[in-house]
Amino acid sequence: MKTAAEIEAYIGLGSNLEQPEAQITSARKEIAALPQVAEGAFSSLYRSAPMGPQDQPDYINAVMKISTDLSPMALLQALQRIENRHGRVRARRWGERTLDLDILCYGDQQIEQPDLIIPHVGIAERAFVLYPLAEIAGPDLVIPGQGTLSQLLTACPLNGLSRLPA
Ligand code: ROI
Repeated sequence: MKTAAEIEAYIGLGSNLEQPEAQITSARKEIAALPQVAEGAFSSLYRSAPMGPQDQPDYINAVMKISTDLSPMALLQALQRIENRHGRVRARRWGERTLDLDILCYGDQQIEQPDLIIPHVGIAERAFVLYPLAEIAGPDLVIPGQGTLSQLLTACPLNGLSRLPA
């Protein structure tokens, strides 16, 4: 049963190492199992060319909608624990990773703290975020401070993004 305090949030998932599809699928289950988190929707899986150094494998990306009464910081910490359990190591900037979990949106809030910026930085330029997000949120979702998803999609080419068959 939902409480009035619950916020709808969107999480971006990405992986390009160690069986990316399995990384994303198990991360989904771990997020859904977090206390004070309920899954609302999950996009298709998408394959995307790397943004950043090109000498790394393609990524698998997806977006998950949750409702939660965790604070943004508590949610971030819970997601970081999941990343760490998946053996996440940061070798180089914008390099390959076993699992990346980003809070894309948290209700209609705009947050700018040293270690947490919401909406996620670069969301408007990232086809691998915008298209899966549109699949589950619809084109009218407002990205706080940036406009509707349909406006952002118009300015963001697919960049080789492809939806994997279910
Ligand atoms: N590129 C793609 N295609 N997908 C990602 O999830 C992704 N994540 C990142 C960087 C390294 C910026 N590039 C990415 O963090």
